[in-house]
Amino acid sequence: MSKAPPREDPSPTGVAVSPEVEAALARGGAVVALESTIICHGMPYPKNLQTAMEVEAIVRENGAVPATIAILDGVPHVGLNSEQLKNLAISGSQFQKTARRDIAQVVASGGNGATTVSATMFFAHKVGIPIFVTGGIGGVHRYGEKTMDISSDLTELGKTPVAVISAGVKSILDIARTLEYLETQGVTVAAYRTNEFPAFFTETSGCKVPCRVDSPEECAKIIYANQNMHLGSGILIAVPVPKQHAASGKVIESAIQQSLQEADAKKIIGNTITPFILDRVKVLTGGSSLEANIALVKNNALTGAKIAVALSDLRK
Ligand code: PSU
Ligand code: MN
Repeated sequence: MSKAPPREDPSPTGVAVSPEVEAALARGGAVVALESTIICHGMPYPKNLQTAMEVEAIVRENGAVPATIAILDGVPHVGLNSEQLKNLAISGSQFQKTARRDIAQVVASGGNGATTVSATMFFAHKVGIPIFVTGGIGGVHRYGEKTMDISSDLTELGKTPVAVISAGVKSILDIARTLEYLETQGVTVAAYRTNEFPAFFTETSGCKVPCRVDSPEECAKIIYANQNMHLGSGILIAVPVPKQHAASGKVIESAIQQSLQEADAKKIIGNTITPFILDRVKVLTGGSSLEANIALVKNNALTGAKIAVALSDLRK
């Protein structure tokens, strides 16, 4: 029986790591993982490509190597070249939204997958990248106590030692229950230069977090301690949207309420609910939510790169 040759030459882990990322990891340099669902399902073309390229540039300018993660023709890739990144952005929702549960199916069918936070964390950890920057993570949905719609991002944070830098979670979710669930999963939740968990578009959520961090070095020390003790669980570092880019809480909240009602009326459930609501909120806020989204992702990239450099220095 002859075996089909692999499409690329993935490493023994079954993951194709770009030469630049491979070299950085080998020398213990700073690397920042980036997800692809935000590119394919979170933003329209060409803003998605422009943002993805700017985010990679910010990571580089701050001394780290960016590693965007996606599944291309059935092969998980860590670190994309500019052609691959462009193809991803143009293809958009033709790339399957791929959370942990979808990985095996996308690989087995030789498909193209845009990795969510859970799948991106999985691959980042597999190749030894401890830091991952995104916009917002998934969480416990509103009425999650009835629907049990809880993002696999939260269970992934419970079992994968990667630090995720995000602007908190959107108030399309139940933020208080999301924090409860993260506590149950043993996830360290730290808020950056604030005592409150941010709500993505806005700096505040009304929910306090037990851990406050004020510098990249402080974040790096926590990640280092987590690694040295082999806790095995992840860390969520919540960086509030910069003040000048924060959207009006009232406008966002009314757009969210309307979107949730529309989703309910259209009986949208499962993994299409998050992209549906994100898109409706964007339309209902006349695009201002998209601008805030782009600004906060860039800010997270800046902070994440600094943390990655500080961690790499600690390990030397
Ligand atoms: N929240 C956002 N923007 C996003 C996502 C979440 O503000 O793009 C994406 C991320 O990829 C996240 C995923 O991992 O949605 C969560 O999807 P779900 O709620 O179906 O678990
Ligand atoms: Mn879900």
